[in-house]
Amino acid sequence: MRADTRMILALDETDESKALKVAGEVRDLVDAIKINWPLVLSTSPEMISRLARLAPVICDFKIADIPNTDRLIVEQVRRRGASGVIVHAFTGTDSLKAAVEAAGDIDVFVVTEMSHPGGQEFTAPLAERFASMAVEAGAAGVIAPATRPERIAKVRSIIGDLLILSPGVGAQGGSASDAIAMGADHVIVGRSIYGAADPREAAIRLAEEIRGVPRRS
Ligand code: OMP
Repeated sequence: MRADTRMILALDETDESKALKVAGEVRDLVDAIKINWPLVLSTSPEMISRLARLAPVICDFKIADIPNTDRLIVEQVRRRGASGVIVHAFTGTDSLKAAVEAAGDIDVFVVTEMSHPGGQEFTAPLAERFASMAVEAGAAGVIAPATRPERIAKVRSIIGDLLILSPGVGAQGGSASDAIAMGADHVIVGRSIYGAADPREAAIRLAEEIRGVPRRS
């Protein structure tokens, strides 16, 4: 994935015309656009292909099923033109491997510890294991929380050079520059951009904040 601004837009806007307007306004300021169920369900899966004409798209479907179902979902994600997909690891090694195999040349990102308070109940105690599973399965990277930047550093120590995408910036209380400084390659930002009065201005401000943090060597 390109790493120009080190920022990914989480486009959870459910109004189709507003979503497309925001995507058009910030496409040159983000490395990818992440689409999740709210926008897919309020529009249609065709939205994946439409956004993919503007920027690389990551389908955040947090896939968590048996190997065969994981494979079938990932195949459809590829068919729609996405560049990446987010999967859970708690379903086990066989499911994760099936997702990675089906992904072929698109990137699989594995959830480690979730960014919201409830993420500390079940995902945090197993996050390091999920990170190791991502490495073993051949994933492109992992998701780790900007709300707990010290956990990003821990995950980085396990996964070597795999990518870390970090959600939880802004609306959830995390800081973009802290997350990048602790080892994230990209921050994922939703409401602080698409919910802002001027999304482009908000994205420019965040990109400037991130630009001040040295790149990981
Ligand atoms: P905002 O809180 O509005 O910036 O959105 C964050 C985005 O990242 C949403 O699309 C979430 O579904 C997603 N996300 C998390 O917030 N926390 C996680 O632990 C994992 C994800 C994710 O996988 O992207």
